[in-house]
Amino acid sequence: MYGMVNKAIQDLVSTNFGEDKWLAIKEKVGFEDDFFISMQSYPDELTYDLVGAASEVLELEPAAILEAFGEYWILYTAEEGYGEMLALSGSTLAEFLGNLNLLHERITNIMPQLKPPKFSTKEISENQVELTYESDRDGLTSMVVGLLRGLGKRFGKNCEINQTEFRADSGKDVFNVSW
Ligand code: 1MF
Repeated sequence: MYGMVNKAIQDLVSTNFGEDKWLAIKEKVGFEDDFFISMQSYPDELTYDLVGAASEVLELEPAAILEAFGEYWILYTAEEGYGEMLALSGSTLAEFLGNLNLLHERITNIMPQLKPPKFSTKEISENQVELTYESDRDGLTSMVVGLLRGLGKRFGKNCEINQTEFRADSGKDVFNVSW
């Protein structure tokens, strides 16, 4: 994944748990560079290792780390140069969710190594959407829950998120999102 993702993990940990925790995590995964380069593509394993090490150092389940990360990603990208892109992706939660593939296409145009997940939406009612998430990557479903929570906050909505289909059963994750 692009370095931007690993940088966001670093930022989340340092801000909320302190620099010493981050250094312990970095040491555990054996990452020896001084920093991540946002626009450089790193092996996915590094990101998974960071989540695993964070889970041990912070004594939190990997799912909790992923969820916190997803929520943080919305704030982080808004502050790291993608605020306008997020703003243009929708002025309501439903609209934003419907534009997720378009948003990723725009980034893929400049960063061809992006491997974006696929989302599709079905409007159930004015305040309820069914969201399908499919990815080449495994194990990141909790991150999507966090992303949805972060988006809910962004739009000032208290979201209820229920997963109704699971990748292990049907090959895709489906969420019912209401607010
Ligand atoms: O393949 C990738 O490197 C990659 C990186 C980030 C793929 C997707 C994403 C974003 N995505 C993370 C979860 C991925 C889970 C999966 O692969 O199954 C979050 C998608 C998302 C969902 C809901 C709401 C908002 C979302 O993201 C908005 C977004 C997406 C991508 C970026 C920013 C905001 C982004 C921006 C710059 C990047 C990489 C990603 O890299 C650059 C590009 C140019 C210059 C510097 C860095």
